[in-house]
Amino acid sequence: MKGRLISLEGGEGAGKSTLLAGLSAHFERSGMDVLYTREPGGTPVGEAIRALVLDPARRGMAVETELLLMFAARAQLVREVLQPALVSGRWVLCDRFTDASYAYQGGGRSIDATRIGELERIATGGLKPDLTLLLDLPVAHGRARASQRSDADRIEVERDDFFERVRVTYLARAQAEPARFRVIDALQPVDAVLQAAVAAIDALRADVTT
Ligand code: Z5A
Repeated sequence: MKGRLISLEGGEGAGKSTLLAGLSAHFERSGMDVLYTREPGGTPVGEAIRALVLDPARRGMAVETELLLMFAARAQLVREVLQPALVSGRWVLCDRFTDASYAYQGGGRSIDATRIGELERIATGGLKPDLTLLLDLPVAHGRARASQRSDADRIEVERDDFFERVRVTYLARAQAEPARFRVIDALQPVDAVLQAAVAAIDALRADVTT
C-alpha cells in the first residue's frame, strides 16, 4: 500500500473534533490531499450501524453485539474506503479505528483482548494505522467538557469507572507500540494540541520521503 493511514483516538471530551477541524485547515493550507473518515461509520452501511449502536434507546444491547457491530462497520470501511484509498496512494485520517474497540469494548466492557484480536483479523486483515494520535486527558476533565454537549449517546452515559478503564487501555496500547502512537496531552490549549499533531504527521511525511 502506498498511502498512509492516520487514526485519531481519545476518551470522552478529548477534543478529537476540534483537532480534526484544525488539521483539515492545516492540510488545506499546505496543499495536502487527505481523505477524512470516521468509525463507526464512513460508509452508508457503517453509518447505519453507527445510528444503531449509539442509539440511547437500545439499552438492552449485549456487549458482544456492540463489539460485533463495531467490527461489522470496520470491515465495510476497510473494503469500501480504506483499502482503495491507500492502494491509490492517498493519505487517510480516520476518526477512531481498531484501538477504540480494544479500549471501549476490551477495557470498558471487559471483553477479552484475544477475542477482539480474532475479529480484528477478519475485519481488517491486519491493516493498522501508520500513526495513531492519542489525545489523553483525565476522565473528570473530559467528562466536564463533554457535558457541555446536548444528547449523550448510548456509550457516553456509562459511569466514570468505565471511562477510566478506557483511558488505561489506550495508554497501555500506546506504551506497547511506541513507534505507532503519539500521545498528546489534551489538557493543553487547542493550538498546542494541533501543533503536536502536525509535528507527528510531519515526521511521518519525512519518513516516507527518505
Ligand atoms: N466506539 C467504540 O465503543 N468502539 C469502537 O470500536 C469505536 C467507537 C470505533 C462515538 O465516537 C462512540 O463510539 C464513542 C466511542 C465508541 N463513544 N463514547 N463515549 P466518536 O468519536 O464519534 O464521538 P466522541 O467520542 O464524542 O468524539 P468527538 O465528537 O470528537 O468529541 P470530543 O473528542 O469530545 O471532541 P470535541 O467535541 O472537539 O471537544 C469536546 C469539548 O471540549 C468542546 O466543547 C471543545 O470546544 C472542547 N475542547 C476541545 N479541545 C479543547 C482544549 N484543548 N482545551 C479546552 N477545551 C477543548
